[in-house]
Amino acid sequence: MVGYNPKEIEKKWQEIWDQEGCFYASDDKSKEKFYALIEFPYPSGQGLHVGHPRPYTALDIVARKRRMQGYNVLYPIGWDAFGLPTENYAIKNKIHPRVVTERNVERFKSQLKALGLSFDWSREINTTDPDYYKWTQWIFLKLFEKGLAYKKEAAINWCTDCKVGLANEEVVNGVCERCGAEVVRKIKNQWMLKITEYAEKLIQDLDLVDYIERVKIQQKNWIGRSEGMEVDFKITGGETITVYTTRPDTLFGATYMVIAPEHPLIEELKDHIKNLDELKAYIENANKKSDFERTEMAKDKTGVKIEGIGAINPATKEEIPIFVSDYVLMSYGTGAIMAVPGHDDRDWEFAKKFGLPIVEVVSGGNIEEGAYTDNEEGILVNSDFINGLKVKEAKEKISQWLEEQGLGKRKVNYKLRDWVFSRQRYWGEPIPLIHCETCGWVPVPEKELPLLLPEVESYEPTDTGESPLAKITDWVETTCPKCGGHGHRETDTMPQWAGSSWYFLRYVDPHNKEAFASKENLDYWLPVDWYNGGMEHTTLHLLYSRFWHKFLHDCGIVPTPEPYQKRTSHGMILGENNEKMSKSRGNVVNPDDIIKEFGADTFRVYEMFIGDFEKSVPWSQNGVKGCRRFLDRVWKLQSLVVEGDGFSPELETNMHKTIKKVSEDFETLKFNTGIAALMTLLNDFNSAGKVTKGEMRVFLLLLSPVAPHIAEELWMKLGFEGMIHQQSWPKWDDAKTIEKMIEIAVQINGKVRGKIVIPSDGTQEDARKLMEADEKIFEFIEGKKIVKEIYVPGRIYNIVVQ
Ligand code: ANZ
Ligand code: ZN
Repeated sequence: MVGYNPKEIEKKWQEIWDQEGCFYASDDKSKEKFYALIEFPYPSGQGLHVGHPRPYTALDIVARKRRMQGYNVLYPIGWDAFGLPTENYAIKNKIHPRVVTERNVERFKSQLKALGLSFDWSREINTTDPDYYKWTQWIFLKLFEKGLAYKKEAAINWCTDCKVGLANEEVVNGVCERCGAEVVRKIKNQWMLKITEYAEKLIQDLDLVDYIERVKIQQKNWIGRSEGMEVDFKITGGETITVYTTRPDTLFGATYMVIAPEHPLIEELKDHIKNLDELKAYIENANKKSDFERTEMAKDKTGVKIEGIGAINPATKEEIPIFVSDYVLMSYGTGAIMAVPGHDDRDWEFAKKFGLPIVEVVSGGNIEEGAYTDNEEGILVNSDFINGLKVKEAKEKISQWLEEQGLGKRKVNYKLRDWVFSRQRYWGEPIPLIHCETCGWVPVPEKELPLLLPEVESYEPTDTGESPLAKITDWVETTCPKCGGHGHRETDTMPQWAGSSWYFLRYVDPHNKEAFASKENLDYWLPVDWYNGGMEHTTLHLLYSRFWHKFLHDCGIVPTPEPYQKRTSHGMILGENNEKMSKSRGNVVNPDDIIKEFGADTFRVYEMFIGDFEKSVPWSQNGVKGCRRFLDRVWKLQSLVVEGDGFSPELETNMHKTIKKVSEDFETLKFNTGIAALMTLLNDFNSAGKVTKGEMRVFLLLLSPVAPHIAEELWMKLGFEGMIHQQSWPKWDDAKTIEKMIEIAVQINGKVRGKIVIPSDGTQEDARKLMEADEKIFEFIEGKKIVKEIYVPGRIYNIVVQ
């Protein structure tokens, strides 16, 4: 027998699959479809990371299995290729980002192909292709037409190094997620997308989909729905301040108010304010800080009391002071709060620092030590007509009272902010709008799309923060499509999240010139049946793409309210020492090296066997070797094959159980235990010293989604017909998964007292239950204590009682 040589056989099968288009999705819409999706990669200069193939292989297993089960499977791939790292590389090395992208894509492509993933390469897409971004621009214009894209002066997070505005999500712990440099606030005119208009639907429709629970929870938290009240406080001098509170029940404990530094009231009441200069200095300082610094980071509360005005607590009718402090954000609620230091941590710290009264209004805590916040079960005190009520009842009663008095109204708020959609960078989709003095913002006519990214001399953003496109005067200066007058183009480009917000729609009809996809194909393929991706994309990409999809659904363009029926997520692959893999730690494992040394099948088996798919796991080179040994033993099985289409009597139950186990585990993210079952079966073949052709056939079919190359090769070598991926997935017979029943003796304190009938693989627990159910045996232990149990499967059940 020739030895197992993955290098040779893997390349051979990859070429055959490629040439014959084995994994192309068919346009035959009579078949039941299955759309499997992984997050298309960003083709970075580093090439493929060992983390990439984990989700890709997992869904490849599912896709291959579903094809064998008769589904028309779409498992596409493409490139999410606009974005900062490519642009930064291009600037540094003076190479056009398009060239950089092409090079990176080539490398990624050959790496992915070497893994034997069953992608439909005929549908490959690239977000930087004009044929693709034409439709990204088209969707943007739809959003613009419906009033969901608007331009607004907004304080943005400004990375001092990349010189680019960042979305909140791109700022991590106050620094730029990409380069680690300091992020400051800067006021800029930005295109914004009104994702907030979809906040409620984005929460509610989570009920329609089958996402793993932690994804649903993260999405809900990010959207941050909260139910509360807007309450009016009279100001001495006539005005009112409206606050947003989720705890109207604590109104009697509101001992002061705080407004955000940006609150317009300061300007309105400036004639009454006595310490305006002091306030202005404070406000100026606050403006420099990011929201993150103001809220999360600031342990020490700062603020200034507004001298000259005060507010009236509508419940106690007492006058309370008003402060300006940066722990209150203008961008949430009304930008003003009633401070209840007895029951809110931030208010408590602030009150301590400024020597303000702290009143307990919910009993059960110790407000000397700190705010009593976890008080859902508490009882109201010091609160007049709501005293003695539980929090929930008190909330309801005071809400009604405030409504009757005309002092408040119920209000739902969301943490979710509109999406800052402008980037002042080169390597992105140009925003297809023209500004005209007379007509305002006018869309580039549809027939002129795509609006191509023009060539520039250099890709550096300008120091003023404009995109490099602003420097190309003859591109910027144009005519207004509406009135023919003078106009100039928007020079901002779209953020990297744009292209990935709808890519799954393009896959269903990637070469369509008339539309981003035909109605028939959208109707047939949507929704995506199973989408797997990283947890880090739960609040950004997943939410953004659900938003775009919902918008397109409302426009009648896509057939389903939700894009993805099912969402799962994988854990990360860490370095051998349990740290994140990174260049600086020098612990990066290169997939190319693993494939070269052990083969792609070993790599695939290893990544699926490495541990619980949903958890992060450290890489282990020994583990890789173990998986290679497994495949070596699979290869050697050839010499044990004997004639016989069926299963041998000793292995029949085992075969059926394994088919069932593997079939179920591959559907429920338990790839590791599915593979373990195959390893056990292999051991059983070896112990038996033989394997029938029928058994080998099934074994290879079950193995094929995980290790497709070796499975194809052995299939051919053993003379089975066709290619293995064209075969039907094996079926099991439930009746035959039940172990043979056997009789064993039950011995109590050394004497045989009876016999029980138990499955040959029954456990000690099974034996105990059967023993207890047998009255005659149970007699001997009734009222006594079992001090020891020894169960030898298939032989005897020994009990010692006292
Ligand atoms: C009084 C109160 C008493 C509050 C208490 C909390 C606890 P969520 O759940 O996040 O919506 N708040 C309102 N607007 C704010 C702003 N712009 N900046 C900072 N804080 C703001 O939280 C709502 C609560 O956060 C509101 O309820 C308000 O404080 C504060 F025992 O009002 B609460
Ligand atoms: Zn005009």
